[in-house]
Amino acid sequence: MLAGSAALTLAATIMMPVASWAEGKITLRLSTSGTETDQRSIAMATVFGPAVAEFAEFQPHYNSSLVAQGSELEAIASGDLEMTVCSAQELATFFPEFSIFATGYVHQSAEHQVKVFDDALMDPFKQKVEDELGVKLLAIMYLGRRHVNLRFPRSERNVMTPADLAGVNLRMPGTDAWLFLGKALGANPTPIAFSEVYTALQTGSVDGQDNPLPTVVDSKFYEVTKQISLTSHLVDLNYIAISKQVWDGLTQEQQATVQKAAVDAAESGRQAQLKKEEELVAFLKGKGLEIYEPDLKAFREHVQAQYVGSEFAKAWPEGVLDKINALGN
Ligand code: KDO
Repeated sequence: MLAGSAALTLAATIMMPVASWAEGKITLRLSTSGTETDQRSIAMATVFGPAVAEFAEFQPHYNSSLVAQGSELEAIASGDLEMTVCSAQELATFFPEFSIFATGYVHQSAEHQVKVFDDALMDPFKQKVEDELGVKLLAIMYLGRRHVNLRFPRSERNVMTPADLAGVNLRMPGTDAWLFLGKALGANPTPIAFSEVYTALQTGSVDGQDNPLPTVVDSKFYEVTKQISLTSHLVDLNYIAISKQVWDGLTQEQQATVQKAAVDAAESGRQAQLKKEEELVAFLKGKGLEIYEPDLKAFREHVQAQYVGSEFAKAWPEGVLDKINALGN
């Protein structure tokens, strides 16, 4: 069943015209909350765009400048947008079962994410998004391992276990699945849009945020924080998503080109992001941040225990978690 607002947007979809073709080319506007210098954005601009250029003009819009973070899927469903890079947490607002891919310590690595996305276990998930939201998930992008990044020096907060995050106002993106993750970590989750995070850290309206190291560097959060506890609580992903209506308007050959372009862009972004994750510890230490590994067992066990019996876990189809685990190590 579709949530109320999604059902409304679906009704709107039926009345929307197919996306515009100008001078024989279709315009593919992509709205993302990412910056232009984010590895996913670079991959889309340098790999995806050129690969579809013969029949499509790829128009990326960064920093949520076209559509607000979290509203992109509705914009596609209502025919107002052609593409986005969306999170499992955003999909979980429509289809609660997607929270399984947004749960702490489920995905183990970038490679594991790809195996899960390509496995038959994903088929009913992808189908539902197509049928009920009019959105096609083309490929999986790697955002990286999310860690806890705080304004305090380690002498003030030494984050070794979830108990050490008690009372910490940790910025999280603003959906239920994200906030649940923040709480499961032991913190006090505070919803703020990505574009507001730097200022929130600078002014102290939050005590910290969680994101992978490349994002901490790309968005200069290191300028306004003092430490990173390498919790690796979420091996984070995004899906490259396209309007099903637009997809259906393409020839089979064009569809194959778009599909391959998305997979190639995702792979290029994944390799770039993995490389950056390796290199950036040294860079961040050079900027004066304290970077250390907490008690990972304590974090993993605590986070996993929060999901057991939760509303989220109740929405997970029987056996899917076992299948995901079986695809890992
Ligand atoms: C964020 O808001 O913290 C987050 O990392 C969530 C991701 O799903 C993704 O949207 C990302 O922001 C943005 O693209 C910025 O990198």
